[in-house]
Amino acid sequence: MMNLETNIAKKAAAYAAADLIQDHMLIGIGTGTTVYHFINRLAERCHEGLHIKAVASSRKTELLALERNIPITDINRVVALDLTVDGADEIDPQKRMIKGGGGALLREKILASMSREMFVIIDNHKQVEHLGAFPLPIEITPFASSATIYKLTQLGFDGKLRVAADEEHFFVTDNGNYIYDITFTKPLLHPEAVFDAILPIPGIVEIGFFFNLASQVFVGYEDGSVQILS
Ligand code: A5P
Repeated sequence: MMNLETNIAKKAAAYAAADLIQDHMLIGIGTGTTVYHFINRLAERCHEGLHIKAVASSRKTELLALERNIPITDINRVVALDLTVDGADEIDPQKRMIKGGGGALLREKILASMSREMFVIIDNHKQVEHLGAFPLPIEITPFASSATIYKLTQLGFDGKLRVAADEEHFFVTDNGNYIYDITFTKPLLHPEAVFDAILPIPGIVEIGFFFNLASQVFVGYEDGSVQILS
């Protein structure tokens, strides 16, 4: 359960980013509790006359945006975006991130990679010296998931298949895949080496490391202030 202060920090970061959205932008919208505030503020701005179009990184985000009358465009009608705004689970001083706590990592990474810029909106607790305390989400195909997980464990990466909210089924992403959350016993001094080791396994669809994607980071604090890191 998120505490009130953390929610204030998330909202402050999200609003600061939403206030920088300009007319006629085509925007990618991420997923999560921080993005929830971004969608609310963006909807207010659209209501006040801002003209934008958006694409969503998850069914959840799409439904929320449509509910708030934000114009959503079909992702298959666009090839590039002006900006993506999204949260993160961890971010280090090099702006390397772990994402996918909400299970939307594949679509989030696709949107970020299509964008000229990525604004990351976080509360200050997401800033870390080294990645790795937050489990690393890996999206894997349900087909041969046991074999994929076996290969990961053979490489020394232990974790568990994410379970759905009903606690009876495995969590299934919007793409029909599973999420395997890898837990690390030590901080990751070289996350790129972990990425390179995992990537060749065929059943892996996407890895929750986001490197070289974040451009500006909006860090919200519990007093409602925001620091922007460029
Ligand atoms: C969704 O899959 C994630 O990548 C989120 O962006 C991330 O988990 C941050 O979520 P919160 O804003 O809810 O903390």
